[in-house]
Amino acid sequence: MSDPVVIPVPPEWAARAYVDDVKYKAMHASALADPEAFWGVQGQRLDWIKPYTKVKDTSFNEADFHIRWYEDGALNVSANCIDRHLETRGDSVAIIWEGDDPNNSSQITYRELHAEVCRFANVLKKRGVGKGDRVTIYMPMIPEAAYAMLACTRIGAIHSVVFGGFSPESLANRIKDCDSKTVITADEGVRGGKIIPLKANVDAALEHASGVTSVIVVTRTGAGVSMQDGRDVVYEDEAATVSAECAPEPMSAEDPLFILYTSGSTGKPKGVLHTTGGYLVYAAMTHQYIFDYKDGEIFWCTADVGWVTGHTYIVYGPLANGATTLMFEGVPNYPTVSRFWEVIDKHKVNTFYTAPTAIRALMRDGEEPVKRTSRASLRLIGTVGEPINPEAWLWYYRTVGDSRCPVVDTWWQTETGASLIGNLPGATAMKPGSATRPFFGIKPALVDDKGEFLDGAASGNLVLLDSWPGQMRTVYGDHKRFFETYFRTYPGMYFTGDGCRRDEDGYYWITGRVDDVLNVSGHRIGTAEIESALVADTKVAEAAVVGYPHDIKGQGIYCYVTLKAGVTPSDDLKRELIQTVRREIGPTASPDIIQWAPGLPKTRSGKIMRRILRKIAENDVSNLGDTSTLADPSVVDDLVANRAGA
Ligand code: 6R9
Repeated sequence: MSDPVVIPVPPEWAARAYVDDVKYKAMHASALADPEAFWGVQGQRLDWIKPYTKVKDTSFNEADFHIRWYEDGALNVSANCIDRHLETRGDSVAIIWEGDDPNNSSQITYRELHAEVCRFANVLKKRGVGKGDRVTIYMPMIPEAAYAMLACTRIGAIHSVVFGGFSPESLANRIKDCDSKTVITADEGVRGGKIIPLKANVDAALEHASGVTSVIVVTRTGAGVSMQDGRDVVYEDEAATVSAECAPEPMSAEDPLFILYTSGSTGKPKGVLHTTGGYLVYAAMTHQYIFDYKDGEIFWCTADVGWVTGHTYIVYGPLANGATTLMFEGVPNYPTVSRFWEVIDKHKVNTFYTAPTAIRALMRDGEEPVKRTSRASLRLIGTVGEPINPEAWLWYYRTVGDSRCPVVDTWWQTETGASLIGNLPGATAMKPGSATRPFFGIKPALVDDKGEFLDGAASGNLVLLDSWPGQMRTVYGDHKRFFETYFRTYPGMYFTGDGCRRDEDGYYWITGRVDDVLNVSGHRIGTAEIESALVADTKVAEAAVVGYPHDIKGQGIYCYVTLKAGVTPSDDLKRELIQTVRREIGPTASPDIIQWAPGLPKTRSGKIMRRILRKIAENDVSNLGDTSTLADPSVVDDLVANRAGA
């Protein structure tokens, strides 16, 4: 059966775009037929200090597992994102910053960006940071966050950006895992009119992460914050003492560029490591083709730089292409629910890229807050982070895009560096809810649980059969975990962790995670992390966490909690546990529902049967499947009878 809605490529898009359907097919086929030649040409979009002679050297097989791209080339990321544009567009705007307060915005030209980044790099050098050192960045959405990232790349330091919404505990774990000695933060952040005590969070984190010898504090609000002598410095004081010139460090293509922590199905978050050459080639190329970016256009990705989307499509992709990138400090509903659309009109944004959760939340407020703005500058709108339901897609297309802007749905992961599946606006007819077709050279496939290939229209586990330049190279400090997590399940293939359906037109429909990872408002959270936060409370004996469908967030967090003997369940205790999780991980992991569970459904070997817990959370209790293998089937009856909320 065909999916009902198909929206053809608008004719003017087939005409204006870099790629139409014929060209897409030809380029994709040539990339698959001769990856060396195809990616060899694509690598030329960057400036190389030492040209590469080798392009691709990769194997997903255990015996000779390795992933290397452009390995004998040398380059510098900041020079590619800044210096090479100075001659032609030094006075063009690189970053438009829109503050939380609508009266507060600024513009930074490429020439100014060059000076700011060089200065920041010199401050880092002065503080003893050198090539290969890890630097943790815990910042609000201010231009200094981008300066700090680019400054690291200029001197060859490896940045690890930690989302400013994470708790001191989460920050401490991420600092310790990569052993970073330097933290860059701000006195405070401002979001939706609220203050975020970033420096105070850093102070709290450093009580558990004693290896940090240097904290650089950027002034955002000017609030007095405590400064530890010898360890903490005010960025502006340091910057005033250094030069605005700093030569870019030549880096080998396979030198680490950044670490970004992301949740997995087990244990602590993994430090996903990306390297220099392949990542930048792939970020720049996807930014050009997927958004059909043309010189002079204004590009706005609403992500936070604490997530991979912010890395690739606020900072590295757009700046490598010499674009004007918009960085927004605030939230979609402050001061009003028209804020996104007002910012689009204010800065004449051409491309707007956001997450389904934001679209669904804004949809609730109806059309009027959108329609009272013009949005005449918009030409393309995009989505990322989770499956988008067709209803939200159509609202986005019709109400926000006035049925004239293509919607690009981009499927990718922290691990993949940039988008792998998504429509090209001039080439791919759109189907609301489908990420559509693979990007050039990407080889997705569906397999069943035994790893057998599924052909044609089918549903299964989404795997990738070959490497691409933007692929992660390792889990920082744990190469074995990298292999085990992604290449063990289906030998010779990269397993994405996502389930997916392919229709008879070859379009891919991502159905969501098939592992114990939740996607809450586009944020990845491992159920294991929430469980360990809950059991950290002395009143809790055991906890099991699953997702359930949530209208706005996509998935909500449903927690089954078994209390220790003698502890009385109460609403106060529920509130206390929610606070515990927020404190341990951060507000994004806040439980939506807690159900007291006298017992959890376990197999005789003691494994929790999450399948059953998911069904109860989804209120699909007529269909619990086989419960006969449970050690004590009666616990299920209790859980069903006392199902909580929603
Ligand atoms: C970029 C980013 C990755 C997971 C991924 C998948 C989900 C992302 C999606 C999507 C359906 C899309 N996901 N984009 N699902 N359609 N367009 O989000 O990275 O935070 O690592 O999350 O997000 O489940 O596996 P990350």
